[in-house]
Amino acid sequence: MGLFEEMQQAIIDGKAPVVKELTEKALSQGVKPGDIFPQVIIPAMNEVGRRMRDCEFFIPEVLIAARASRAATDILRPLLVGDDVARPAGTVVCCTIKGDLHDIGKNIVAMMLESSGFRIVDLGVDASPEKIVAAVREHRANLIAMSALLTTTMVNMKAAIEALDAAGLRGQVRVMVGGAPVTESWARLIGADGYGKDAPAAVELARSLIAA
Ligand code: B12
Repeated sequence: MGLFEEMQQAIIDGKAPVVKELTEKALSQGVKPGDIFPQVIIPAMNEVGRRMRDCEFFIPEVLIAARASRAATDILRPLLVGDDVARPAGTVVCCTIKGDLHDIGKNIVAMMLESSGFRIVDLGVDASPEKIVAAVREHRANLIAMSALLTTTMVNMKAAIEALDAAGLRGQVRVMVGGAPVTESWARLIGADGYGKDAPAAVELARSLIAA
């Protein structure tokens, strides 16, 4: 098995210390930091996403793999600053919407997006429309990933989109929504740009929204 395959396997298996060790080994052998995203992290997380979709992996395995991938990104991130090849795929403001404290799914989405090359601004839970507007402005975000797990808080996603509109920012930022009670038709109803049913779908959607 080559070094890149070994690194991919260690991410899939959720072995963070091995990922850290192999990342350091790759760098010491002269591998460019920017090559590790497309050659290792993205294919490994794609495989994790496939296993999740095929019910071979469940939430704990996904969380552990996402954390293992961070063992590599934590080493690579400082080395990538100013590296044009590895310019982030886009800046995503991630949050769980106002009134809602569920963050497990949001964290998985944020980690998968980060592992796929996006820069993440994580507002945590209970994020108000005002806080989202301020973050989009401050970080010049191209994308927002909003999560809701309660039927009572879903409606706050609509309020956030209206606040972006009122702030004159709606034209420059795409909005994707998700979370267990959220659906494609809800996304359409509130004027979001897309809905994703899980973290791999969030990554695909983010890529297509940024490309559009
Ligand atoms: C864990 C949990 C909690 C934990 C949360 C811990 C934490 N740090 O998140 C605690 C104990 C705090 C909690 C509290 C409450 N909870 Co709760 N909770 C759950 C539970 C069991 C699991 C949620 C979860 O983490 N799922 C796993 C993750 C990985 O899945 P996920 O969040 O759906 O995310 C995936 C996708 O949806 C998607 N996704 C998520 N976000 C996004 C965003 C984007 C942009 C995209 C594209 C995709 C995407 O990708 C993720 C990964 O695949 C659910 C039951 C359930 N089956 O959902 C109830 C549940 C959501 N809770 C519920 C309730 C009622 C509550 C409380 C009101 C209980 C109470 N009476 O106090 C409080 C509310 C607190 C609050 N204000 O938020 C109800 C909601 C009912 C409803 N219809 O609204 C549920 C459905 C349980 C039930 N059957 O009654 N809860």
